[in-house]
Order: sequence, then structure tokens, then C-alpha cells
Amino acid sequence: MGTIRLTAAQAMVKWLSVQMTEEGERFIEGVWAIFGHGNVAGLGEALHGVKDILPTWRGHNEQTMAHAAIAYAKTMKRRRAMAVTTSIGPGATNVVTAAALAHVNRLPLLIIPGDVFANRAPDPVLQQIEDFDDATVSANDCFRPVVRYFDRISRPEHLLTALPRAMRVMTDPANCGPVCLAFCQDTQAEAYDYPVEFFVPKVWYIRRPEPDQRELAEAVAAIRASERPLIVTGGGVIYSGAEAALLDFARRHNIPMVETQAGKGAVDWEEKLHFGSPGVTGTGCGNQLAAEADLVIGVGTRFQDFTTGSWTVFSRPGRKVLSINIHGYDAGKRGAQALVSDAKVALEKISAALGDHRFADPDFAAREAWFATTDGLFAAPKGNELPTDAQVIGAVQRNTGKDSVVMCAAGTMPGALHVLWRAAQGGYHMEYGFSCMGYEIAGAMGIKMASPGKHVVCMVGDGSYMMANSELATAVMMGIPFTVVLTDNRGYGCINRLQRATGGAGFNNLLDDSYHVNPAHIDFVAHAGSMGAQVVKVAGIAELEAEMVKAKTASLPTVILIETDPMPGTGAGGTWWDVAVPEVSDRAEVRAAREGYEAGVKRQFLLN
Ligand SMILES: Cc1ncc(C[n+]2csc(CCOP(=O)(O)OP(=O)(O)O)c2C)c(N)n1
Ligand SMILES: [Mg+2]
Repeated sequence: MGTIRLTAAQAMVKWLSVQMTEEGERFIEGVWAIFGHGNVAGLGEALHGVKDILPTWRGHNEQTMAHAAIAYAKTMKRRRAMAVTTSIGPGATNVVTAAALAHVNRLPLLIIPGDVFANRAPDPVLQQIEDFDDATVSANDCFRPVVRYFDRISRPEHLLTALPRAMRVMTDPANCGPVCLAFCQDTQAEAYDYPVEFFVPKVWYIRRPEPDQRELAEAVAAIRASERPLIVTGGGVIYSGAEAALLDFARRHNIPMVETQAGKGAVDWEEKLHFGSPGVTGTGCGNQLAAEADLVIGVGTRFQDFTTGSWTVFSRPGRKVLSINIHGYDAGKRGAQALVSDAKVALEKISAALGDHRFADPDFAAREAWFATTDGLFAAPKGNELPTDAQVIGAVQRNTGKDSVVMCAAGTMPGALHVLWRAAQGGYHMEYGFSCMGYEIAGAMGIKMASPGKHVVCMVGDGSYMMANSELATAVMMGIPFTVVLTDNRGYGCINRLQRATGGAGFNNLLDDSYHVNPAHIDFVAHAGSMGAQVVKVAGIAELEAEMVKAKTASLPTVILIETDPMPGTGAGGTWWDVAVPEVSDRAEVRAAREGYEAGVKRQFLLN
């Protein structure tokens, strides 16, 4: 077929623009870019050349551009992704946090930071860190522990091996995660005669690994031998597209389900066998089932400490854990019985083998009682007191339908939403693997890009808003509307409560408890408004409800600001969480908290 002479940067974007999904779409939807000397001349020129095929978008912060890309990929169930390109130095290291976020959440993200000169001619180039002892180290080496594939492109022909490897990782259901192709600045601009067949369009199928026969038979036997199994639904169910298979499985065999943060929304909350969530942010009825289960069937879950109450909630003596997971790393955790497989295939095969085997009814009355409790928590305050987070959630819940997606990442809201939010199928997006403050605004933008037909509702605390909000201006500029419910409780409310629960004095969390010369006053209305968003401050729950309705049809991002009480927690559900309390302290409160802590530690199962 011959060759085509292109710069390495031109070859990279040409190749990316023909990597396709089974549905006939480009796998890389577009490229977020902030240019600097490390990428403007090489990659920048190349992106301009393909801008009508592979779009480039300009953000305001490399980390949050990557958050938008990650939220997009999560919403697309990992079937499509976005790229982020940065200059060398600070632009690149700004993405390290986001790379870690994508890594822990097992989400695809293509990171293309500029890198130092391969030929070393101008060394040290602006922003080169200069390792005294290792000439091959650059700032981009920070990515190594937080990406699933790292490569440094220091010759144009490296792309012939690096790019297919990058795509393989991003489309591999077991090893899926972020990829970093650190692109030397001079190499980007260097021409090479690439084989023409390198650019033939390629379709990337996401495989569905079948279970091993022996592991499958043993899983079926374990389920048959149990009396009170409980399904723990993780995010893997959603990535596998196993939602319907799971529902069939649960209904056919009458097995109750609880959902992790990543798994929430796999099954509509109205399903009778759906008992909410387990663990630290678990529902009362879900944790009751967790305590009684003799077999915990994890499906696509990492068994993170919030799910397991730091390994205290599955407390029935002799109970077993069966972990159905696409990766052996998760399937074998804590001595669990492993079934390494795609979730959908595994559930279908187990169900076929179980035939008409049915379990006794779970305690449906406990489920009803739970929803009655949360109705009470959702009710608006009677007097003039500041609303709680639960009351804000109630108001948002009453004014959003099954076509909405509620999203969040850090603060009080993730826990409160996990335990209280009644999610329609596909209506919940929580980044609770890294729980990264500052994911919210950019993440909401990414979700809306992936699902323009949905009403995206971003719940964000004042602390997380202050950490990263500038993509609000990007969303305005790109005409991407979503609703931001900004709860201002004047500080890091959840950590203040955690501090007090561990015996600490209120210190350095709420604004008023922190060192200050002048009392903090942040004018969020002016702040968000200055970026072009529609902003309204509401006086209470009734006004919040009215503004939620208006925001749904807005063509601009809308920020609804509401002042809330930092002190109340969720008010129901939950379990112990392992947060180490000091063993010695002058404070009596700490000593008392330590006693409670030691009692909790005694309940932990270190091995299944
Ligand atoms: C980047 C980052 N830094 C620190 C934390 C630890 N952390 C978790 S929640 C939180 C405070 C969140 O405050 P805010 O967004 O106002 O929520 P609130 O609990 O007050 O509703 C902090 C500091 C984190 N999750 N992410
Ligand atoms: Mg706050």
C-alpha cells in the first residue's frame, strides 16, 4: 500500500480518528486541549488539521478537562472515551490526580502530555525538572503508578506499537484504565514515512470472557448450598451491560440485591428485591440483609471499605463470599470464592444451572419501613432552621424524573445520596473510587456530553465547588446545560463531623473554625454568574423546588445556591467505618472515641 509522510503528531491524530467502536462511532470522541510550548506546534497543528473529524475543545484546567473526559467515558459505560493533551511540566502533572481517579475507577482516558526534547538539544527546556541521576526521567514519570499503560514517544515509529497498545488497554474490560503517551516535543514535529495500512479503520470489540467451567460449577454449588444469599451489585454490572441479566437472575431465584456506589442505578429503585445500599452508607434494610446473609454474591464489585463497613457488615458467622468479577484481582479478594468472568455471561450461566431453584422471601416489610423513614428525612423543615442535606435531596428527588442523572463525588452528598437517593435505572453517577473534590462541575459537563437527552443534576458542596469550578465557563461557552445544586454549609461539613466523631475538636474544617483574620464571605452568586452561568440563591426548600423545575429546560448551566446546616448527618442507615483514632491523647473525647474504635476493629474480618 506504500507510505505516507506525516509528522508523528499528524500520524497520531489520523490514527485515532479511525479507531472505531462496534456501533460505528470513533472510540475517541474528541480531544480536550490546553496548549503550551510542549504541544502547541506539534500536536496543536495536527489537531487543527483534523478538527472537523476529531474535535478539539479548550478547557480551563487540565485536571478538570480530564474529569469531564472520565465522566463521559463512565456514562458511555467505557464504550467510548476522550483524550486530554497538555504541555510539558505543570500542564502534565495537573492531570496526575485525574489519572489516578480514572485508574481506581477502571475508566479509559487517553492522556497525551508533551514531554522534553528527545534529542536533548535545548536542555533544560522550560519546565524540564532535571533529575540529577537519571537522564530518562521527566515530570511525566509521575504518571507511571496511576496509569495502566505508560509509554514515551521519543521516535516517530514508536507510534506503530504504542497506539495499538493504548487502544488495547482502554478497550480491555479487565484491564481498562487510563493510558499515558508522553510525547516528546521534537518528536511530535518530526516527519516519518508511515505505512498506509497503519491508518486503515479498525473496529475494537469489547470481549466478554466466559467463566472457567470448574469455577462456574463451584459457584452454582455454593449458591445451591446457601439459604440466605445476598447480591452486592457493583459497577462491573453496568460496564458489562448486565443490568437486565441481573434483574432476571434476582427475580428468578428470589435473591435480594444491594448496590455499591458504582453499581447504584443498575436496577431501578422500585424493584421489590432491591434493598438499597450496603455498608457505611447502607440502608437499614440493606445492612440487615448483609448481617444475615450466609452467602454474599459480589457481582462486579471491588469490595471497597464503604461497601463492607471496613469488613464488618457481612457478620454472620461462617458466611461465604462469592466474587464474580472480570479480573482475578477482585475475584480473589479476602479469600473469596472466585468466578472470573464477564458479569452478564456468568449470571446467565449460573441462572441456567440453578433452574427453578428459589430462595425464601427476604424481609419485604423492612424495605417498606426503610422508605417510610426516608420519606420523613426528605420532608421540608417546619421552622426557619437551615435545611439538612437530606431535605435538599428530598426536594431534588421530588422535582426530577426518570430522565435525570444525579451526580457527585465528594463531601456529605455522596453518602447521603447513596443511602437516600431513589435512582432510576441509569440515573446515578457517583465518582466514589477516588472521591475527588472538584470532579463535580466538570464531571456534570462530561455526562451531559455523553447523554444530551438527560437532565444532569450536579450536587456539590461549597468546599468542592471552591476546589474546581472553572469548567463552568467552558460549559457556558460550549452550550452544555446542567443543573448545579450548590449546598453552602460554610466549610468541609462531612470532615468536620468525622473529626468530631473521632473525638477531635472542631478545627480547620468549617470556615469559622479555621484561622482567619477576616470572616470568610464567598459570594457564590457573583462567582458563578461571572462565568456566565445562570445563578439563583434560594431561601429554602420551597424555592429550591421551584428553581429545579425551571433549571430543567435551561439552555445554560444553572447554579442553585442553598445554605444548609453542616451538623446533621444522613439521619438513618450506615455502619461503622475504620478511621484510625489516636491511641493516646490528652483529650477525653479522643480516649472515648478510641474505645469505640477498638470495639469496631474487633468486629473486622481480615480474611473471609
Ligand atoms: C481533592 C480532595 N481533597 C480532600 C478530600 C477530603 N475531603 C472529602 S470531603 C471534604 C470536604 C467537602 O466539603 P464540601 O464540598 O463543602 O461538602 P460538605 O461535606 O460540606 O457538604 C474533604 C476535604 C477529597 N475527597 N478530595
Ligand atoms: Mg461544605
